Amino acid sequence: MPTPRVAAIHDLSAFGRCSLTIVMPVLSAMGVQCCPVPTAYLSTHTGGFTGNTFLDLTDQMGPVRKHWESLGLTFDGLYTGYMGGVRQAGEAEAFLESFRGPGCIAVVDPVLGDHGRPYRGITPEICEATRHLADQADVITPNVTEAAILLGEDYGTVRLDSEAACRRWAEALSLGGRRSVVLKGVSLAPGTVGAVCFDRGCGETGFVSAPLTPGEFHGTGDLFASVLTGALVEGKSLRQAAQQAADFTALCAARTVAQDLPRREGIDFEPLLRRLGGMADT
Ligand code: PXL
Repeated sequence: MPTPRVAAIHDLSAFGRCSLTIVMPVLSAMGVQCCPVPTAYLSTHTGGFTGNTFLDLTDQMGPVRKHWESLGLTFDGLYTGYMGGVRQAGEAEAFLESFRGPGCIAVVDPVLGDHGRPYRGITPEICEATRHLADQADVITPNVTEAAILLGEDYGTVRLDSEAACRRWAEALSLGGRRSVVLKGVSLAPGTVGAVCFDRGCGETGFVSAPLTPGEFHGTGDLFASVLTGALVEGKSLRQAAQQAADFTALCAARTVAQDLPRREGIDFEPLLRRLGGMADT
């Protein structure tokens, strides 16, 4: 099989484990070529640190896209994440318009918030621009907070503790079956956490789960969506890809607790990366 190629449009936060510092190693470990489009360079992510630097790279996005177009590059996947501004979301949409084609899957992770709150710096305008970007996706991967924002629901009243409620939300998020949905961070049984998957290909909703490690770990959403994207471009079904993502994220969460890392340092995944790849095919 030729090496799958993914364009990854995310920020590069140097310390704290999120976005490209997760996306790139995960895709590489899965045998997928990752072509990063850094949207901004930050000294740290914005969760649990103050005073982070922020170098906006939005102005690079158009020229990078045009250069890639001139080279005739093609991709098996386009994968977008955290948007640090409204213009970035528009530039990310332009990548989708330029490079999506038969056999290319567009995964939009609408990174907006967690635990009922938007991330620091995420404005209502960024939420709106991210919703617009997500409208163009083949697959979206919100957590429950992000799903509430996309659907305009009040997070405080959300009860996703039954299969029927999860099914309703996943189907509402699919925009009438137009896009597939992996709703992350849903728990249907004590001691487990997983995702609800609506697959637009077959119109079915399924559930995946893995053991829950209590605690909050920065970057788990990015880790989950990166493994999911890698598995999808390798040709796995939505359900198989979500199960692999849930299993690997659970493994890394358990390791993070065992290492007793401060939450803001993120999910401790690097020593486990080799579990993502088999022996390479030649
Ligand atoms: O993990 C999501 C994320 C990505 N990028 C930046 C962030 C966050 C969450 O806080 O701050 C810069």
